[in-house]
Amino acid sequence: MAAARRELFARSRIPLFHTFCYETMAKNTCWIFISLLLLASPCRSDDGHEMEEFLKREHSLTKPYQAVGSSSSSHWELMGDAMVTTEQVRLTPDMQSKQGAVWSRIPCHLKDWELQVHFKIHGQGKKNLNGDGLAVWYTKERMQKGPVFGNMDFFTGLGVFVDTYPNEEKHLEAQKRRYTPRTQRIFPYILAMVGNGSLGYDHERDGRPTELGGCTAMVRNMNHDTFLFIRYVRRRLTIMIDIEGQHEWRDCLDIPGVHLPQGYYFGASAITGDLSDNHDVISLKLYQLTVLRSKQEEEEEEEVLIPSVDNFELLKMDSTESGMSGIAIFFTVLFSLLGCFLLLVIGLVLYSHWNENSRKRF
Ligand SMILES: *[C@@H]1O[C@H](CO)[C@@H](O)[C@H](O)[C@H]1NC(C)=O
Ligand SMILES: [Ca+2]
Repeated sequence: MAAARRELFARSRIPLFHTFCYETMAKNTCWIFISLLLLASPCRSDDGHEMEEFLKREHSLTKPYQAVGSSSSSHWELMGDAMVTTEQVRLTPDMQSKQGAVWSRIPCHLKDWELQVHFKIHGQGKKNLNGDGLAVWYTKERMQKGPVFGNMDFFTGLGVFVDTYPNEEKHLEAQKRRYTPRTQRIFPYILAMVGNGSLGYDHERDGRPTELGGCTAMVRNMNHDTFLFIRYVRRRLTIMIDIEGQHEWRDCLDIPGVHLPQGYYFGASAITGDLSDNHDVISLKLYQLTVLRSKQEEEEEEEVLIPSVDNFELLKMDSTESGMSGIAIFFTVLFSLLGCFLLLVIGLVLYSHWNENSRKRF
């Protein structure tokens, strides 16, 4: 399994860039990042081949959920309406106005990790008559009830939201306004947000102002298993999904320069309102990824105290404005020129090679 997964990851790099750029709609910024990454790639060797992974049982929630919710010796704690059965941890039942969560009791001090979330969202409601979704957390705070998928607002750390109800769309419809196809998001929609304790989640706009990126994911009422992978390696956040029952990962989001402190807690939460769904977590498996770092890299990595994302303003600007900013134009032109120059060099090399060969033949 591990080898196959690694291969998949390596193989999916280019489409990953493509879908990322396509789906985030943050094309300009995105291509700038990619150009930078491609330029920097020889010294990064970030291809996953030198990576090993180990399941960390103390940070994982798996069947048969021994003592979860009944004993304080369990590594996991339930909150609100969450309930454990033999088959799943049900964060909310398919009933109105419920909220529940499950939180790890043990802070996680790993530097590089991957969380594999096996979940299920299902209910009686017809499409768009269900809600509100579930969230997966890596935060400083734990066990705090609130409006963000059942967790507190102004959280500190990472939140990945599987949002099944488009609040903003309903809001816009009421105002007889619409987003252009370029900026519209199709729900259910998965997105990531990094909070620093003073950033709020805008529920009415489905978190758009603080969104780092995301993707559409038809995850509701599926007969097969649905998975979410959250990978954090070398300050790079990658989210992939496996929701079609084909055992294939699909890229959802991939962002470098994400700074998350160590020692935070993993958790999952969900909420229902006027509309509802069963929000089930079947397992949370945390893998430690061991990444080879050079001494220099080790030294350069200073400890993170407050979560942040490099170029967050740029990401945000691009998702709210349709025109290119001056910086974007500058970089687009710069990298286009660099690309042309590279092609020219390759062309010259190939040409001289061909020339030499044809001379040898005569
Ligand atoms: C949190 O992030 C926002 C937006 O980037 C920033 O304005 C604010 O100063 C940050 N707060 C802290 C405590 O770092
Ligand atoms: Ca929503």
